[in-house]
Amino acid sequence: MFSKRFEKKAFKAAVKDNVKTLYRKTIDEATPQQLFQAVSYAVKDVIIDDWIETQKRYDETDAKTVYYMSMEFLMGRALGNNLINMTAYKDVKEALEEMNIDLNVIEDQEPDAALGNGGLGRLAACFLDSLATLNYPAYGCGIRYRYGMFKQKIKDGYQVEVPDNWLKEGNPFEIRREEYAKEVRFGGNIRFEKDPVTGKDKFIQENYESVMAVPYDMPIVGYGNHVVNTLRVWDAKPITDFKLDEFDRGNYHKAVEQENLAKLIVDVLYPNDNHYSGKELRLKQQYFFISASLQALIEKYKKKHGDIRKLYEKVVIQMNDTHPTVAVPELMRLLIDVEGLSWEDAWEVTSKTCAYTNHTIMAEALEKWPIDLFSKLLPRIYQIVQEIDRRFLIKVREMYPGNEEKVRKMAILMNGQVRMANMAIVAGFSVNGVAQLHTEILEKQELKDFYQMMPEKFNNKTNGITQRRFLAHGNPLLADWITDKIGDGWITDLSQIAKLKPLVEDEDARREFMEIKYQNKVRLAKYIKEHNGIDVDPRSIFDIQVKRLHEYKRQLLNILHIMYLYNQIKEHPEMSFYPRTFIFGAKAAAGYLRAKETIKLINSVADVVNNDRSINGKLKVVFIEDYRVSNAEILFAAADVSEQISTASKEASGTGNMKFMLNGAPTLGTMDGANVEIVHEVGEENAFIFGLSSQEVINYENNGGYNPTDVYFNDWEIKRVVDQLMDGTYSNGDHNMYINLYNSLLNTQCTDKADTYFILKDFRSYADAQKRVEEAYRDQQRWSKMAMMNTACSGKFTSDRTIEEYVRDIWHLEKVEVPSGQDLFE
Ligand code: 26M
Repeated sequence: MFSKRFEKKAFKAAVKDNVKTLYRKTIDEATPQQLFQAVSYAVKDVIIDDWIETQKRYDETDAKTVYYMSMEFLMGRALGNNLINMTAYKDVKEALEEMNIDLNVIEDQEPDAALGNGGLGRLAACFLDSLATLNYPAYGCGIRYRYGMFKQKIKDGYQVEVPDNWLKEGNPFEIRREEYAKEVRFGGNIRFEKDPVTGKDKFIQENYESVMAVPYDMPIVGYGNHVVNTLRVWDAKPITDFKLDEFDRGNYHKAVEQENLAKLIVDVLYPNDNHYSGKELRLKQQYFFISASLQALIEKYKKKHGDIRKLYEKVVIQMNDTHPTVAVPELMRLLIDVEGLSWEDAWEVTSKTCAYTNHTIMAEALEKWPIDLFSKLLPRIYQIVQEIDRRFLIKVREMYPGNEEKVRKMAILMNGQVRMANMAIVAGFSVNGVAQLHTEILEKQELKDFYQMMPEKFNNKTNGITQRRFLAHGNPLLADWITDKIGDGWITDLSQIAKLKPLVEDEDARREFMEIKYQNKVRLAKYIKEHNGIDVDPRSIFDIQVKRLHEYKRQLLNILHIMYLYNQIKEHPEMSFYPRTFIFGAKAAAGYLRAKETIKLINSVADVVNNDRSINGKLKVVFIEDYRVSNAEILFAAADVSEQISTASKEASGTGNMKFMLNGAPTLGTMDGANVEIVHEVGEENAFIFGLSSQEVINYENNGGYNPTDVYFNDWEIKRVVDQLMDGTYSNGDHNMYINLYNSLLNTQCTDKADTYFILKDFRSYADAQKRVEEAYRDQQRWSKMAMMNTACSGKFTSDRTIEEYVRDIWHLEKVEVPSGQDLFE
């Protein structure tokens, strides 16, 4: 059945027309990339009508809007997702088939919009999908990086970073909105004046550099509800001559400088995940998009409202980690210096408008800007931060008289640094963690002093993921099967997926479920053959760890265990061993030595193991190059085992864990982050849990760590594996190739602590859990129940649930209904 909106004939005509006007070609002559563009413009044309209608409805209803401020939006591809959410995927697929065009091939032409590193950026993307689907007025605000997350090439086993020129062919889904450009100023000095008329203090910034911020809007299509929200990402361009200050006109040097600044600011996403680097350009990026976004939202508010003191009734700002926290002093500046509010009034507005989400307890991720850098780049902002800090410390001293320890711990300005997290907590009306365990650790350890002083601000919002992308789009076979069994209500109400639970006892249903898993493994095996040239057996256990490479995520534990299995197979060829395929995908930050060495190790082990004919293909190791959203969809669908093995207490939540669960892969993991809640939902018997608890880890840490040499000398199999890092087994005889990894575990010479992520400590427990996986898998009846139970119990982990909780507890938005926009293909 064709929906009216995608009447086949009209759609086909539109594609044909687009190919003609864009490329002066016929369908048969067009390249796949050109077809992708033509199809996308035809789809965008339909989206636009709903987009206009949605914004009109928001305007009419004057609904409160959330502004989700984030340095990262890891959107992935738009075409397939838009079609899914327009409920037009199958119609378009058919229409294109009639023109001899394969939609899959067309989709593969689209580069991922990789404007993010990992979990935090992808969470922002899932939230936008849910907000639109749930009819909530929302903007995503971010940066239109010219280069997104680097492309990863593997050369000789090593990661090589290649620039991600994602805009090369043009982005059919964006619209440049020159008319909403805003000026953003950096540096210079602040002159202080009394206004002769009002007698008020005036702060005048002089000798500054500035750039124009130009917004690009991208449509965020809600599922089946005609809502189209906006992701607004800012580009930078130089201030053109005539707009320069009187003083600077004809100043060639300054003109060139501003041109360079504009180019540089939005040039590239910083490819660090969970790591702060203190680069001035990064702070420029932060202030750039925040100042532009705030100016735009204030302007929009003032078009309808007279009293800026009530901004918080119509606007709420969610700060995605501390990266956008400069929003606090910038909003204060705009309210005081531009809108003329008193400090007290401005503070009331700001602290009722801004809320903060914490995504990590990793100390090295905390943003602490050197004061000299901060105050030079943002002189007026720095003055405001000083005043926020001064007033806050008065409160601290009131509450804890004589307790200067409290002051030292909670101050925003301390030891020559601006502590962004402290500012976010002090100014925000809400502080949330991203999983129950994470929030508890924040309250009891990391942010203890703040929690004691202002417990009412703290709350938990366990993360979620969108089932539209990670099931409906990524796993069409399973999606159709589920719809067949329980109807399609799960697409917008994932709690309904629990209706699968009774079917877990139905043998036919289980066989079908496992057959679909098998088909998805065949699809992945084909991808691996094409990209890696490796043959993998889809009947083997697909054990997958895909996520950013980080020591705390412990890819090293996984690969050491594979080395251990290989030793066993070699030593006991007669031993029964269920064939396994271990699959990795991970990007390492470019300067992260140990992470890069781990990638090399994985690839070297893969080389040795995959080419050892004597083990009869029992063990295969695959490293997926350039892990990203688009190939993630294929990986989740094909997984038997979900590796979630972070050191307990370190992974704030994790969201990949939820994507695996949704697709029917039991978790092999530690009691960390959202794993805890996954196990609670699915039952311990349907997961493989191992390792130290978060409390045990924290106890060790508080007592100076543990001694890995105890493990090393008391378990010869572990010792053998660790020694193999140094004996040339995986390095063609080079004894130094993995020396950094070796030292990180045992630390024979350096001063810092050894095995700070408890890899050797947890090794035995991990190996035992892997043994249990094998046993469980051998019993296909049992395994199919476990796998299906994971899908059936995943209802909690939709980002729709997460968003409803943000709305209920923090944002207080109302749903807005949108009638269908004008019909293009009528
Ligand atoms: C900081 C400074 C300079 C450059 C980059 C950064 C930076 C970038 C990304 C710091 C942290 C970044 O991301 C952290 C992150 O992705 N955290 C993850 O957030 C997910 C969503 O809440 C959680 O599920 C993960 O557990 C958490 O690691």
